[in-house]
Amino acid sequence: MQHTLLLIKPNACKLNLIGRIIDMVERNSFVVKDIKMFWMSDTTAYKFYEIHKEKPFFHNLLDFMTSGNTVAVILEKENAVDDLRLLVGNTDPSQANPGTIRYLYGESTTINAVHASDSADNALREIEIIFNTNKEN
Ligand code: FUP
Repeated sequence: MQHTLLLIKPNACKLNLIGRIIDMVERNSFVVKDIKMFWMSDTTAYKFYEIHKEKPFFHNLLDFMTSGNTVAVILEKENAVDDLRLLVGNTDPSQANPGTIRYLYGESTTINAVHASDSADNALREIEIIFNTNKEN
């Protein structure tokens, strides 16, 4: 079984969409292994998105991610990483397939409702950053 990390970002938390998003992942056979709500610090946001630190959108992204509560969910499923990316949809909600989470709830490429790890290695790295522990066991 593979693990991946879902973040329900501040816009989705503010719009009362936490339950609907978790319902979608559970209906798609993901199992919730751990969950927490927290207000992301500047330090955590920097570490989480460090790979993008030279990009023009980096500071807007950090401002958004530190603007309110986030819900972090560790999900388990066979092929969890790729299957969650499919369910989440394109980074830009206007390009996302109908029925995907970003199609339904994303506002823009930055304010795009959710994050999903893009590889098994990144899932481990991100789970470590957010939960301060390695949940692979
Ligand atoms: P994704 O893996 O789909 O979340 O997308 P990326 O890794 O390409 O982007 C990481 C984050 O940067 C996304 F949550 C959205 C943000 N981003 C922007 O704000 N503007 C851009 O032009 C591209 C990405």
